[in-house]
Amino acid sequence: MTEEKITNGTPYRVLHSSDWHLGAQLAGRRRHDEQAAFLDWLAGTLRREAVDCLVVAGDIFDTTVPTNQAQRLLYDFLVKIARGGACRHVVLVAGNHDSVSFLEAPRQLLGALDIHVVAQIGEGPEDDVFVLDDAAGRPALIVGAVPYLRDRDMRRQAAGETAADKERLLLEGIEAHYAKIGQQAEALRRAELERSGRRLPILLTGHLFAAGGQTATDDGVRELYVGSLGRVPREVFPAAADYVALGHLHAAQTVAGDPTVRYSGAPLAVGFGEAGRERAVCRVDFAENSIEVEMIQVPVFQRLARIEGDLGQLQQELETLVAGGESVLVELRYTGEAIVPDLAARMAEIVEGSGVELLRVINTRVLAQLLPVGGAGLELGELEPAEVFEHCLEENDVPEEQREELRLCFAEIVAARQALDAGDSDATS
Ligand SMILES: [Mn+2]
Repeated sequence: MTEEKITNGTPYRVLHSSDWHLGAQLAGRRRHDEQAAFLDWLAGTLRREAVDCLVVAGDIFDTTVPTNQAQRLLYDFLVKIARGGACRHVVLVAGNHDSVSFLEAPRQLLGALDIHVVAQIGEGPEDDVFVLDDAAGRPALIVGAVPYLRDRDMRRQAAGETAADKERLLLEGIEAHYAKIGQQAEALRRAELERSGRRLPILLTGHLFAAGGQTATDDGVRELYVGSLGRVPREVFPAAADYVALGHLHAAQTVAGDPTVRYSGAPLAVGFGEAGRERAVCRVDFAENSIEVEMIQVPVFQRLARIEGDLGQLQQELETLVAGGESVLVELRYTGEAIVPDLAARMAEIVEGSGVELLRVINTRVLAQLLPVGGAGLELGELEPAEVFEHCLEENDVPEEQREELRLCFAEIVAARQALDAGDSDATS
């Protein structure tokens, strides 16, 4: 029984990643260099770690119509690892950002390179559950590939459904689909057990929002999901699964404390809200009767920073970044008392000629001024423009020393406006 010995001694190694969002921009800036650097690092890691199979749990591209450059990133990477023998298999499943038809189109071609693409539910569970082999060409891992599940893919909508009905039916649909995939995987496991006496591990994928999951404020997940797709409880994943590789949430985390049901998280920060958070991919070793998960940290290829504060704080922190000499993409949020109309220009001056790039400058004082006058029981129509403005100064706690100049400016604008009105609408007034 030498075969069994080899199986025992050499665990089958999977690398689980997700949410690459290739082609994604940050505040209008392209990030191909950073994305390419990640894929280079990943190719090296697959080789170094002697990975058997790479699993990407959805949101490979950021948009349904990826740019040529984004497409090239993916295909160059796949060729590199296929030719270089970095890993035997790749499993790519679609996320909600991916186009089903776009990912499906090269399915046959990629299949010839042992790259398995599952962008939508197959005709039957046998289409989505397959067995991957190891270096010796023997069956080693059963994969049940479940992409992002769209409501319309799973069931026919009925007239008169309430939002709560939809939510419940969708969850039932997701549960039923996982049950089918789990049964098919177990059937394959039984067959292999009978054939060779070896019990194969089962890996399932998913692209969804599991109950209790954490999101960052601007990772683009929250708005998309709450209300359109409910949170999926841990129990939805069949007990037969040894590991569930999830995507969709951008922070690496386990589901309900189970180390074998997890999100790898996105390898690159998608928004400033995720700046500074550690990034990882999951290395999963399937041995005969055990499973071991290790997080491999992804290096920072492009530093992001979100700086918040009054003028002095912003200046100081920016100067520190400039002095550091590193390339940093920055989001600034001005939260000071005084109104600084030329904030963006002042900040740009500080970073000029350095590796620090201001991608977004948010002047919260200007935003606050746009808020309504307030609930003091006053009707706007009963007030003179100067009174409304006075109210505005008050509501926004504008410092006394700034008020006089602002009043003068406002009076100037009102006068100009009145002159205009007098010129072209004498008859109506
Ligand atoms: Mn997603």
